[in-house]
Amino acid sequence: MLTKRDFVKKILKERKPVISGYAEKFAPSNIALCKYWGKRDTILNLPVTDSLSVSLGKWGTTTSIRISGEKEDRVIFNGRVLDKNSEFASKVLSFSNLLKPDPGISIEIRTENNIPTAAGSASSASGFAALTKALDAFFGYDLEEKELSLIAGLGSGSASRSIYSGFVRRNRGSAEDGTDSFSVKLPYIWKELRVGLVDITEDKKSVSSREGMEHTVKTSLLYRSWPDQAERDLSLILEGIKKKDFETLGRRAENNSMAMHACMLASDPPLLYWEPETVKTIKKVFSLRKEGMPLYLTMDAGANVKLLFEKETEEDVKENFPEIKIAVPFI
Ligand code: 2P0
Repeated sequence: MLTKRDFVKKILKERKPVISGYAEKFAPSNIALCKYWGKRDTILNLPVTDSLSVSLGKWGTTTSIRISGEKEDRVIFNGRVLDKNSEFASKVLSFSNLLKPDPGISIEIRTENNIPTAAGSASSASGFAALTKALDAFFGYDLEEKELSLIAGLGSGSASRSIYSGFVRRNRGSAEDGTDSFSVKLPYIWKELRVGLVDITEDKKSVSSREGMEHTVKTSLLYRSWPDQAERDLSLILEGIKKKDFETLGRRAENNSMAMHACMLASDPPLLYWEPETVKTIKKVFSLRKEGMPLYLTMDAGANVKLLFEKETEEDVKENFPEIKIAVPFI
C-alpha cells in the first residue's frame, strides 16, 4: 500500500514548481446521485465502486494562498485564524504539506465557504478540491484536472469529484497504486435541474463518513450487495441524464441513497444518521409525489435531506419547504 506522500510524488513526477506570490481558486460542493460508500484502500481513499455526482454551481469553497509573513503556516477559515492544532487546521496543513516543494516555505491558507446551510459548513469535498487547486496554482505545478482529482481524493474521496462543475463520475479504478481512480466531467448539461437543501440539524454528526464507511464494510452483510446496486444505479442514472429523463434520474438516485442507508442500518451495531425530522421530510416527499409532484430525495451520511426536482416544480417545492435553499448546478 502506498502512503499519501508516495502517491503525490508519483503524480508530481518530474514537475518543477514555479512558486507564485498568490493563488485563489474556487471548487463547487457536490451531491452524489450514485453514492461512494466504502473504500478499497483506506489510506488513499480509493472507492469500492464508481460514483456519480452533480456539482452545486456557485456554492462551494474559495481558497487563497499567499506567502506567510510568519515562521509557521496559518489557516484562516471564514475570516477566523484557527489554532493550528484544531482538527480542521491540522487536516488542511498536513494535506498542504504533501504538495509543498520545500518544507521551509510558510504559507497562509485562507478558505471561505458560501454554502447557505444553517451550519455554514460546506462538505469536505469542495474544501479539499479548492485547496488542491489553490496549492497547484500557488506552487506552479500546472497539473491536469485528472491529476488534481486524484490528489483531492486523498483529502476526501468525494473531493475528487468537486474538481469539476456539472455531472461528474469518479472511477473506482483497479490499479493498486490508485492512479486510475480519478474523476471525469461528463459532457451533459441539464439547465432545469435543481437541488434543494433541507436543513434538519446543524449538529456535527457523531460518526464521521470515514468511520461509518469502515464500519459498514466490516459488519454489514447487506453491504455485499452494494457493488451490484451501485453498478446498476450508475448506468441507469447515466441513461436518465443522457435522455434528460427526470423520473429515471430521481427514482434511481433516491433508491441508491436508501440502499446506502439500508447497508448502514444493517451494520452491527447499527448506524443510523437520521433524526425524527429526517423521516418526516422523507414522508412528506413521498406524499407530495403521490399527489403528482415530480420530486425525489437523496441523503448523505447525515440527517439532512437533499431534494431533486426541475425548474418547473420550483414554486411548488418552495411552498411546501419554505426554508429550503436551492442550488442551480448548471448556470
Ligand atoms: C458521497 N459521501 O458519494 C458519499 C455519500 C457521504 C455519503 O463521500 O472518508 O467525506 O473523506 O473519503 O468523501 C462523504 O465522505 O469521506 C461521502 P472520506 P467523504 O458523496
